[in-house]
Formats: sequence, structure tokens, C-alpha cells
Amino acid sequence: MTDQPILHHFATSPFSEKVRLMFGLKALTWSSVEIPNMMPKPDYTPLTGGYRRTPALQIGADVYCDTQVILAEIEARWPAPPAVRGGLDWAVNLWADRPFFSATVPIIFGTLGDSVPEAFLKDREILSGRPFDVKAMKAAIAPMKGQWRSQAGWIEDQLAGSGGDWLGGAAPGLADIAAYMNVWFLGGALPGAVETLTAGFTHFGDWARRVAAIGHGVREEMDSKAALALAKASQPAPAPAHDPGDPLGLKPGAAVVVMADDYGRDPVSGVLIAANRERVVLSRQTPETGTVHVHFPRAGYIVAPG
Ligand SMILES: N[C@@H](CCC(=O)N[C@@H](CS)C(=O)NCC(=O)O)C(=O)O
Repeated sequence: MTDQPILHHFATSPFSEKVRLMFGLKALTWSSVEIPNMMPKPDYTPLTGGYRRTPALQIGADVYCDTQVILAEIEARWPAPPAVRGGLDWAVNLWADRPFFSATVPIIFGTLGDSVPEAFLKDREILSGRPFDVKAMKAAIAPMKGQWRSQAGWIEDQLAGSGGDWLGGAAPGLADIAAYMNVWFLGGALPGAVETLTAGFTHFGDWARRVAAIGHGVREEMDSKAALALAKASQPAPAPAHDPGDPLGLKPGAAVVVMADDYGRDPVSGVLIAANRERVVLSRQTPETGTVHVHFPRAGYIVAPG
């Protein structure tokens, strides 16, 4: 069976942009399955077990949910050129996904809120578990701009001292891709906003253009039904090692439930295959997919007895 990576994503998804750039950095050929940007996602949730967030990566009968585990899996399977220089890169990744992203969202939706379709607002209320309050986001624009510039300033400072064109020095890596996600999202939604918020920065603009120029590798379109059929025709890859000293006492074979701890907390249930400090892997079966292994990160997720 082919091990060509399949990305389930949609064009305007900032988290997906991280993965597309990772494909570019590794010069990979990948399959693209376009999924809806709101629920329902009938050809997607059978693969993920109910996880609805975007994106997911599929390789045969293995499904990787959340960019943290997606990027780690790409690095493990295609190590050259290296993108992950060490643990700090993962810390940068989580910072970009959470506090930096949390400053980006209200600036965008506070500005565009009135023109966002009602169905999308309603969907995002379900996703976040609270009202999509455009008025509150409007009020937050000014303070969030200050926060955004401050965090972008960390990128500027790092570039000033890195000794190279990239956050880690001479070569691009995960930190660049992760930090750039918010630049891409803000700049794509509100042209000119990034330039305004980084006025006076001398390294940032050229760096952002260099990250964009990494590109997306070679993209091949794939039908969602073909991706389901491929999962069904494939066997999951050998599981990662289970940590017998897992602090929760998780045991392979146990029924467990996994969910995000921030938003989009739809629980995914399955039989535990392995858990270690990086990830948790569940086995699931559906008529559409046969047996699939679904992978989640540990950081940012809750695992409980099912
Ligand atoms: N921590 C997740 C966050 C993913 C996320 O928030 N994705 C957004 C789109 S970029 C989402 O799921 N939106 C709702 C949806 O697509 O249904 C990751 O790193 O993949």
C-alpha cells in the first residue's frame, strides 16, 4: 500500500498551512483531500473517530489528528532535511498554536465578523462551546493588536540574534513554520495588517517572505471516497512503543476516550494501542474504514478510561 501522505484540509485553514509548508520543506509529494470548513464532514469523521478539527494526516490506515502529531510523524518518516532541532521547537509550536493564535483570531473576526456567514458563526459556537461574540471580538481588536505586535517582536528578536536567515540559524525548521502560521492567517485575511503591526521591524518581513517561498511540495488531488477506500484496504503501521511507566497507568487493550483540552472537544473512543509521552494511539473500526489507528498528541489532550 502507498505511504504517500494524504492531508485532509481546506485552503484557508491556518493549521493546515503548517503541514503544507512542512511538505514543502521536505520536498514531498502528497495527496490533498479537501474537507468542508464546518460540520458535517461525513467522509472525514469516520477516519478520525469523531475528531472534527482541521487538519488530519492519513497514511494508509493510520490517521494523525492535530498538527503537533502530524508534524512529528512527517519528521519521523521523512527525516531529511531535518525540521525539528530539539524540544524548543515543540514549545514554539505550542506557543504559536495557542497564545499567538488566540491573539490572531479576534483581530481577524472582530474586523470581518459582520460579513462572516451565519452558518459559520453558529458552527464555531459549537466548536468553542461559547457564543461567537463579534461585539466582544471588536472590543478586543485594539488590545490584541498590542499583544500580537509584542509576540511578533519575539520573532524579530530571535531573527536578529540567530546568526542566519531563520529562527534556528542557517536552515528553516519547525519553529519557522509554526510561528509563520499566524502571519499567514492574519495577512491572508486582512491585507496590510501584518505590515502595520510589525512597523519598524527590520528582519521580520524578509523572513516571512522566505517562509512563504518554502512552498507546498507537490500536491496531487484525491477524492475523499478514495481516501476512505485506501484506509480500508490498508493495515495500520506498527504502533509506537508503549510506556509501561505511563503516569495515568494506561494499559494497551483498555477502552479509552481522548479529547482536546481547549476547543473542539468531541470525544474519540477506541481501544488503546499505545501511549507514551508524545502520543496516544487508539484502534477503531468503522464500516467505511475498516480498522484504523488514530494518533493524538499528549500535550493539549485529555485521555480517560472509556
Ligand atoms: N490544535 C489543533 C488545532 C486545529 C484547529 O483549530 N483547526 C481549525 C481550522 S484551521 C478548526 O478545526 N476549525 C474548525 C473546523 O475546521 O471544523 C491542531 O494543531 O491541529
